[in-house]
Amino acid sequence: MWQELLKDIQQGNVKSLARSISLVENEVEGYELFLQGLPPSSTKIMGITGPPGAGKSTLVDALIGEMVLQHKKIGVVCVDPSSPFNLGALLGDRIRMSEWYNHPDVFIRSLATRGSLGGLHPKIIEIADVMKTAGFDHIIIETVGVGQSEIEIAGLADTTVVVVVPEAGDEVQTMKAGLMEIADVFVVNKADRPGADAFVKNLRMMLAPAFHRSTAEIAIVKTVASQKEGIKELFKKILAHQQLVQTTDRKYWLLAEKAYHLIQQHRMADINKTELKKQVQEMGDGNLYQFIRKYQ
Ligand SMILES: Nc1nc2c(ncn2[C@@H]2O[C@H](COP(=O)(O)OP(=O)(O)OP(=O)(O)O)[C@@H](O)[C@H]2O)c(=O)[nH]1
Ligand SMILES: [Mg+2]
Repeated sequence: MWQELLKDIQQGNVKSLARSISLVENEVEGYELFLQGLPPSSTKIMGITGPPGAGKSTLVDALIGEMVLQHKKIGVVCVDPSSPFNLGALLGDRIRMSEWYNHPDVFIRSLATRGSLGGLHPKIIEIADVMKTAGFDHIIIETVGVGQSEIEIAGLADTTVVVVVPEAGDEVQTMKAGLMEIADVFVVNKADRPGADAFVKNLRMMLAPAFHRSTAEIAIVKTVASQKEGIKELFKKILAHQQLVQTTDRKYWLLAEKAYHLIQQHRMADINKTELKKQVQEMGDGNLYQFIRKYQ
């Protein structure tokens, strides 16, 4: 079954792609061998992250439009944190990207994070790698930047795009440090709002090499996603960065990041907190450091 699936995916069968993603998501028997049989792929992943409501989905919708115009095939994964609003978010994305759900060159899949608040989907690395075998020209992963997820997306995407909106002009400093550090490309969306130019200026100052880890210049693009303004420019900057990635050691950094996450997941697989609580209770007043020795 799995071999058949892989062949179909490689031939561009999106039903098989959707099915195999579900099988991997649910850890259906054989999925690990399936993953071990995935051929190498050089398809690049762009991660789009930023605070809730910044306009990420609207931006992705507009980016898809630009890519379709250039006759590209696009795979999109939207990761929504599980919350009472989750269903709303999924429906919202369906409306925002409705034009693309049935387009032959576009594949969109929404995933819920299943409780790991702020985290990415537990199988996102694997799902991204399955997507990479399907022959897309571009793969986009949208995640909400809350908590640790922004760091994780940086370890997953070849290019990380951070979407922010102009708030009171000079308060860039209050922006979450995590977001500042991972951006390869900054998008200042909702540039139709007052204060956008001042915000961009401040951002640029903060990103000046003296203040920032990176020596490479980080692009800042102003957009009005809802009007599709600035999208061409953004796409250009993303492609330019992807070109750069290929020639630096970032590629190996990424692979090491992914390997780290996968190993961590594997090692922790048989440990769960309910079980731990039971055992700790049995231990009573014993010594915790002796207790955890069997896990080392
Ligand atoms: N004024 C203005 N509104 C925008 C712009 N882009 C998006 N919006 C609106 O902002 C709201 C949120 O947009 P989304 O695309 O859902 O934002 P998001 O970041 O994907 O939101 P979550 O996925 O829920 O975190 C929607 O009502 C959009 O219509 C813009 O450039 N200008
Ligand atoms: Mg969204």
